[in-house]
Formats: sequence, C-alpha cells, structure tokens
Amino acid sequence: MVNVIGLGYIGLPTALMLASHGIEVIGTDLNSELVATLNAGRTTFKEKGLDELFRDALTSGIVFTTEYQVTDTYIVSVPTPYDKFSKKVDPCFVVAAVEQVLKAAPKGATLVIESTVSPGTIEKYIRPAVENAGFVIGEDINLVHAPERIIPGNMVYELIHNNRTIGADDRAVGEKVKELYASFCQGEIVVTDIKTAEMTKVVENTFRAVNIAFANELAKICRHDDMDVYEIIRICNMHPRVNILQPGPGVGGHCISVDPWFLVGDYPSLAKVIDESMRTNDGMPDFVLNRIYDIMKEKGMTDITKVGLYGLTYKENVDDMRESPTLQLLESQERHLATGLKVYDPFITDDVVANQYHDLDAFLRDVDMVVIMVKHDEIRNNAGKLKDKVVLDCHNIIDQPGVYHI
Ligand code: SAJ
Repeated sequence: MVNVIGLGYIGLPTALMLASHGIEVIGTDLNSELVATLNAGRTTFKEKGLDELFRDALTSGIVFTTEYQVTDTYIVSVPTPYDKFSKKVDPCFVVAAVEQVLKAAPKGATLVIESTVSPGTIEKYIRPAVENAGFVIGEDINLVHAPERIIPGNMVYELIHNNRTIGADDRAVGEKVKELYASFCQGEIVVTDIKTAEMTKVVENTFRAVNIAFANELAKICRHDDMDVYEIIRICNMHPRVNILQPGPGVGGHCISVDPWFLVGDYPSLAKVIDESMRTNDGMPDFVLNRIYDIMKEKGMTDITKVGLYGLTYKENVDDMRESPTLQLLESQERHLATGLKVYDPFITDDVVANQYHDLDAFLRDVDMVVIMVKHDEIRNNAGKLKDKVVLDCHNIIDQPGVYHI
C-alpha cells in the first residue's frame, strides 16, 4: 500500500493515478476540510480529466484521511514555499511531513519525496530529520527523491506520458520505486542519485524561466523601436536550432516563478543570468501597467475604471491564482494610487479582488479597454465581443485591427 502525503495539485492526481492502476492507495492530508470534500466525492480544483480519474480511483477503492498510515511506501508531495526575502527554499512543510511519517513508518519503509526542493535540501534537512528520529538511512528507511514534471492544464496526460527522474541512494531501491511509477507512467524513467534529481527539476524550470525572460526582453526592445516581436520570434523559431518562448504579462504559478530563485538564493554570486531573468519576468506586470497608461493617454482616456483586466489565474484554462501576473499588477497599481481597474476571470467564482465581475458580458459592458492578461479559451472563442473595445492583447491571440500588444 502507498500512503500519499499531501493531496494538493501534485499529490492528488498522483494518488488517483496510482489507485486507478491497481495500487492500493491511502491519501493523507492535514487539511480536514479538503479530506472531507474528497470523501464527499468532489475534487478540490479544476483540471482536464481529473474528475474522470477521480471516479476511477474511487471505484478502485482509494481512501482519504488525515491520519498517517503504517505501510512500506510513502510519497510526500507537500508544498515547498520559498522565503521571498532570502530567495531560499523553505523546507518546513516537507520536514514536518517527514517527521509525521516517521512516527508511523515501520523499519524498512521507503520514503519518496516528490515536492520540489533546491539541490542539497534532502542532505541538509531531510537526512537529519530522519536520523534525529532514530532511523538509520539505508537500513531502517530508504530515501528517494522523485520530482514531478507535470504541467497544470495537462496534468493527467503528462502524468502518463512524461519521462520521470528517480533519485535514490541505493540503485535497487530506485528501481523498485521506478516499478511503482511505471504502473501508470509510459515515459522513460531514469534512476540517478538524489542531488542530481533535485538539481534537474530546478534546472528544467529555470531553463523555461530564462527563455521566457529572453522573450520578454525582446518584447521590450521591440516596443522601444516599434518592431513586431511575435513575427520576429516566429521567423527565428523557423531556424532548426532556435526555440524562443513567448513574451507575456508576467510569469506566475508556483514553479517557474519560484524554483529558479532557489538557485539565486543558494548561489548568489554565480547565478547571474538566472537572477536577471527572474527580475525581468517579475517586472512584466509593471511594464503592462505602464503600457495601459500610455495607451489610455493615446486614446484620450482618463478614467482607469473603464479599463478591465481579463484573467486572474496564472495561466490559461486553470483555476490556480498563485503568483498570478494579474494579482501582481493589481498590487503595483495600488502603489501608483490609481486603483479601480475592473477584473474578470471565468475560472474564479469567489470574490477575491475589488471590482471583480463574474459574467463576461457584464464585464465588457462596463469597460472601454480590455487587457488580455490570460489567454483562456473563453476569450479566444468570444473575440468578436471585443470589436468595439480598445484591446491590449498581452498574448497576441486577438486578430483584430488596432489591437495593442506589450
Ligand atoms: N509563460 C510565458 N510565456 C511562455 C510560456 C509560459 O509567459 O511562452 C508564462 C505562463 O503564462 C505562466 C508561467 O509562464 O504564467 C508558467 O507557466 P508554464 O505553463 O510555462 O509552466 P507551469 O508553471 O504551469 O509548469 C511548469 C512546467 N515546467 C516546464 O515546462 C519546464 C511543468 O512541467 C512543471 O511540472 C511545473 O512547472 C512544476 O510543477 O514545476
């Protein structure tokens, strides 16, 4: 039996996937409300294919609880916040989860850490936690790091099809855990050591962050001299060895906007390109705000309350708002003392910010200018409704004369 600890964005789909592929699974989370929701037959976030997977897993007998189980395999997938000040990973949740697991774990159990951690975190924090609990690593407890790589919006597909990395002290233990993941994962599963696994995960997200920062910097250069950054990137990407990502209003989510900071925090004098890239990405919401002011001036608009931000989530077709560029923009708007921007997102049904709408038509009725912050399918499918609006399209998805870009 596998006890999956932490039933959030990664732990829940992983637990469901294992259960629906014949593995006996118990999911544990400290949040009793979340556990009650799952036990009432409801998932806790929206994700393509998740509800179907949830039904399969329930049929296969998955159980959700707040209790840690006595078993031979634990998968820990709790969040790893980072300290915004020092830019270092804060392993408090992982350490706390490991300490709880060790109260239940029998000798010989395998402890798989799925949470993303900066290179060296397992050495620095997890090994001492295990040893302080009186376990000998490699004899009483096997330690493994198996970072996830699935992308929100396509998690279920990627869980099955992505390649994976398993980091283990002992190759035989790594192979055993590989077998467990191979129950559902059709990708290649590489077994390596723990520190390499930690580093590869952070490097993958850092590569994407730096690439996006490059695109954002190009957008600024092109804006400065009125060049079309999208056309330039499109043509460059026709070269067989060039693959530039797209500029945007900022980088959000709990991965690409966070993980690269771990490297900056741990290697401040070495991670120069990464540091500058993260600052470039973090500066984009402000860049968009200034763009809004410039366009308003050009159009003779003086009332900021006639401007609407479309999208609150960190990216398209998900309901996750963590580190969202729109939230960052609203924060910097407060610093400019010009509050009043209207906001709408089809995926956010609760009231989370001021001047928020829950209906696209009502939102559009009340604004003269629309800023596309998130390229949800909804706005792509309703682009015709923007005909009479001033549009600042931060994702280059609206094909209409006079549309402004970042
Ligand atoms: N973005 C751009 N331009 C682009 C692509 C993305 O501005 O060309 C922005 C998005 O709008 C969003 C942010 O970047 O705000 C991040 O979105 P994303 O779709 O690039 O990635 P995440 O954060 O949803 O998921 C990433 C993935 N990592 C990689 O592709 C290397 C995923 O595979 C990881 O599993 C996930 O991080 C994670 O959990 O670490």
